[in-house]
Amino acid sequence: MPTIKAAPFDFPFERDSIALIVIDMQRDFVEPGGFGATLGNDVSLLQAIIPTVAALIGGFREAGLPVIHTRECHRPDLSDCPPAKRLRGNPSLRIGDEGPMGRILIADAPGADIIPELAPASGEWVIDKPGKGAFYATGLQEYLDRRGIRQLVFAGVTTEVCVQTTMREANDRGYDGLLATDATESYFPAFKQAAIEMITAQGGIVGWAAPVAAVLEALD
Ligand code: TIU
Repeated sequence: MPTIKAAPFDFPFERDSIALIVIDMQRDFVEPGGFGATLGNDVSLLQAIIPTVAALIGGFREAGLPVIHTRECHRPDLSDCPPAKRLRGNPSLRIGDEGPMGRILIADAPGADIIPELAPASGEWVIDKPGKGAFYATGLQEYLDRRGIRQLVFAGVTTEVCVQTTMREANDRGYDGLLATDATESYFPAFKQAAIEMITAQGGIVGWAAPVAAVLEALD
């Protein structure tokens, strides 16, 4: 069986049952003036992975394998945004407030768009999710099960929030997950490193981790 060189051990790559899931590569997290910036973060850190994520997406497309995108965002009436999420902390703008890219984290605002460099291709599914995890309040599990997808490669932002949450949700549902380490980023580099270690410790308690080059090599 082909494998991807990964930590903590090689990933048993199954071409017929694998998909890429690109988490929340939205203007709201990556560009100044969006949700990430309202929380006090330096968003420039996240911009560095754009070419690597693009290469990973390109590899899956060339191999004819599924690519799924997610967006963290809410309905304009905020009916899917728990008050606890909107009211917590002291951001410069809250979810739903008008910002330089339109209303913060609202589905039809320009800030919620996936960045143009990583725009979904026609036919690729874009999941709008109200939570940090992509399985909560979405049809993701049914979508994957209908297509026989059992393995997921994860990319996107931020490593320890939406990416790790989704990986953990997937793990509990019986999927094998691999984190593409140079196609994910955090506003806190130490948290990214810690997340990779948490995921792969204890014999891959949550899953695997490998650089994009190792994934692309297996796709060839
Ligand atoms: N704040 C932060 O690090 N992340 C999020 O709020 N959402 C995602 O990770 N997408």
